[in-house]
Amino acid sequence: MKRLNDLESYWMPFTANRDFKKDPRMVVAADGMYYKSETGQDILDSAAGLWCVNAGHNRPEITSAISEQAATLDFAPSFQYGHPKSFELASRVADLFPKGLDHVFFTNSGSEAVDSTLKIALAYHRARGKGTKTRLIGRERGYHGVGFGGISVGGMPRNRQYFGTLLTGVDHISHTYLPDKNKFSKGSPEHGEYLADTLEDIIALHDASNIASVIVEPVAGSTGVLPPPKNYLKRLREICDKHDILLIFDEVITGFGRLGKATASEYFGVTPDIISCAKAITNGIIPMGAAVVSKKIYDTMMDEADMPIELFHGYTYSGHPIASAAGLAALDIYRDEDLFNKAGKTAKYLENIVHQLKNDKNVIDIRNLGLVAAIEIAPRPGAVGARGYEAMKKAWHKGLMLRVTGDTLAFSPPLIAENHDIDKIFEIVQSVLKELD
Ligand code: PXG
Repeated sequence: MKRLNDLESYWMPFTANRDFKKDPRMVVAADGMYYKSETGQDILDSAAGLWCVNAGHNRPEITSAISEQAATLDFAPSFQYGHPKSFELASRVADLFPKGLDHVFFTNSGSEAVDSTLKIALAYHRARGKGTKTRLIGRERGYHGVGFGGISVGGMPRNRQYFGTLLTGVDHISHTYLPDKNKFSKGSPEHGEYLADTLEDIIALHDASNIASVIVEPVAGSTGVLPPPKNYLKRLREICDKHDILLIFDEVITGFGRLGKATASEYFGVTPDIISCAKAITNGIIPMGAAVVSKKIYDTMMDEADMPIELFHGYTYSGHPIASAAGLAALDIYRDEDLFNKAGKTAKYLENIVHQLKNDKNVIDIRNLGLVAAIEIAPRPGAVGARGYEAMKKAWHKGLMLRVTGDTLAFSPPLIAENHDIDKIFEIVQSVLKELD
């Protein structure tokens, strides 16, 4: 008979399963800036879980909202029936997001939010009589979750290479990482605005009459934190406007305060036609995502699409009552504690501290924007990612949860982080760097 809980049954996502199971990094509780490990060690959270616990862990306002909701209305069918809290949360999100992005389609994850944005883009063009606009454009090094839509427009080779032919009719603009020119930039790098023009090249190749949308992360996250070059996003917006192409910002990590504003769109002063978001919408406590769309798109769908159901898309759990209650409680905390502004202030401190590691062993680049930063360490010859992986394991044993992608150490602490938390994160990181050969 199999031993119960021998760690074998669970196939962990995006994890080196065999290695994890030899020396598990197991957390059993969390509060504020800290996790508690199985062995009772306090583990400082430098990643807000996975970029989602923006108000810090174990917020009683949210846990009680969830339990009250569960005891009142546990589930409501999302198709053809409604419940008040999903409408209320949609209004609150629309109010927080840039002017003109007024309509909220709920999903359960960032991946679903992204796929919803792509489907909405296609349905919108069709509804307005421009049914040839079907091509979806993404960007090299982009991460848009793991649905077939998301990995097709995404540009991270290992997320694509194992999964067949993906969606057809997809193309990619250039990524914006220019290490030779922009190394150790603070905030948005100087060079690279011109890379937005690679969209013009794609338009020349396929013709705008065949292109539905362009999706980018305003700040590329999973690929290792790449802030956009100065003016790059504005230029992308101009090109999309010129050619009647929808611009989609994937704000799954930048939404809800990560850059010191409600959205990266607000931070950069560039408004897309659709925003995907997830994660911090509920403070990560319960899965939820959303596609937030412009009035233009919503009105077109309401006026022109097939009747009576305007969009043949949705999820059993779209706008789930408990997720909606959690979302409302999370947004209350963000507002009442002015957490986005607080993050904006801590961001300056983070910038100063992280760049002090410039001359540490193996450090080849440092990037930051808002309450996000990355330290790039030199890959070991013939073993890309090995040093990064070791850094993550060493950090754990020193009491730090560290998010690593390849050889990039990425930092996105909860927005409640105080300066002394930032100090502690980088003290540990420095001691890890010293030990890495
Ligand atoms: N878009 C973006 C921009 C993301 O960052 C997703 C979509 C997908 O969201 P879901 O909820 O389906 O996972 C993401 C997710 C990391 C890391 O450390 C980033 C994500 C997830 C896990 C780890 O880089 N982002």
